[in-house]
Amino acid sequence: MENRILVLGASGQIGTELTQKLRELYGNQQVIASDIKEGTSEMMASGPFEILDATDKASILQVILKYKINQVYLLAAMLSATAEKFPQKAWDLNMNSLLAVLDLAKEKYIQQVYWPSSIAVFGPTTPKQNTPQKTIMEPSTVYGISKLSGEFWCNYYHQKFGVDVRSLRYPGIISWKTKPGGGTTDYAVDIYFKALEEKKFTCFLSENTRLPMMYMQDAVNATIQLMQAKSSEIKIRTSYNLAAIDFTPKEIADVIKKHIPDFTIEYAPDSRQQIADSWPSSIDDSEARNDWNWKHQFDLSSMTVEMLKNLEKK
Ligand code: AKB
Repeated sequence: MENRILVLGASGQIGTELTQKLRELYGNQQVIASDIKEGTSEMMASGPFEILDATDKASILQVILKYKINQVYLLAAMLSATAEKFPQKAWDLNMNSLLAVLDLAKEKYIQQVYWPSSIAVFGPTTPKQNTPQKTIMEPSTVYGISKLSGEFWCNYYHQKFGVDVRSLRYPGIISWKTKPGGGTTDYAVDIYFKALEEKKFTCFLSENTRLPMMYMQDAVNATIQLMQAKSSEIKIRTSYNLAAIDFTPKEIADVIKKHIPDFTIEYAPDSRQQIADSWPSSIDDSEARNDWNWKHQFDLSSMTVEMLKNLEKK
């Protein structure tokens, strides 16, 4: 069947690049971008765009019917640091949007759903190194609680109603096109902007805080690969661990210094430190690698070359 795709949350960090890739793959008119705010000029010009609240099931259904959509990528979410400030809003956005889309799949308006989870499903009692797929999960953040609950909803709708929903536990995602907002891993994007603009950066995490991360191109490829896999290859219907690289603020700063020798970094940890301390420092994603052949391409050095090259051109 031809793919007719709706992306909810298309103007955000991942949505911006995923929408563009989906349009390249399936055709501009086949991929409807939507968000509560407009996207980049490139997105607005390249294909259809609808202003849409991801929690408004009736409006989502109207758009699904208007464009004969069969696949939904739900990327709208409030991230970890902002969610700590607005717990109720975060819960409402993160949960109601997911339940609306899962219900539309259960009611057979759409055939396939993608929904991202996060390393935030893990908590302070989880083994930190090489965190396994199945392990202790006691998240201590509002965002983590919403993502873990969401994973179980996905699994429930799959088991009980046969909904084809697929999910990845993203690490911190690094990109140059659209900045992330309100996350704990955002420093690893800001550091590149500031290195080029000011040659100095004050990091809100301490120098040895190791977190799992990934370059956007790998995240987009993983997402599309998961969605294109045969249903029989998808053995996990909560959400797959997904990994590429892990580093500390000091390590990323050292790699940037190889390109910008006078770059300096200072550390001023704030409330986001506590969130970072509750998350894994590295992830075991062997199930994704075995089940549907996931492989990452970018390491810290090659990602840094890409980030600096593209930001310089911007
Ligand atoms: C965040 O920092 O909140 C996100 C995430 C790891 O899910 N980037």
